[in-house]
Amino acid sequence: MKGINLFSAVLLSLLLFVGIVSAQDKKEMKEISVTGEIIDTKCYLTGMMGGRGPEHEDCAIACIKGGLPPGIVEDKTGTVYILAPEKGTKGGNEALVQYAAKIVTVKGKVIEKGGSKLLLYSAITAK
Ligand SMILES: [Cu+2]
Repeated sequence: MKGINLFSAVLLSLLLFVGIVSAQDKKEMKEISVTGEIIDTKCYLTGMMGGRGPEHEDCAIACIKGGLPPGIVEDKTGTVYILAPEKGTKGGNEALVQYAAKIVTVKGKVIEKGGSKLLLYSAITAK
């Protein structure tokens, strides 16, 4: 009887653990919508050439074309999301160049790890 109880306890813990892990997975892939400026993360974080805004547009275009990691700075919060196309979404830096230094709304799934935020976008709308 004691053996069965121990087995049940282990099984229950395991099920609980699996439940928690899958719940976290779902939380990490939350669908969100972010409105803000498309930046190149290098210039934004280093403040190079002003780092953002209309006066940085030419630089942002060159940087994103050149392959530097693009991102979006959320208007409301100042939060920076690194941008990457969701599987099945046409994109990459080439698709983002036209939005460099522009205010847009990006829809996609956010993944957070160790303080970094990645937004896997499926749609971008210019404001
Ligand atoms: Cu730049």
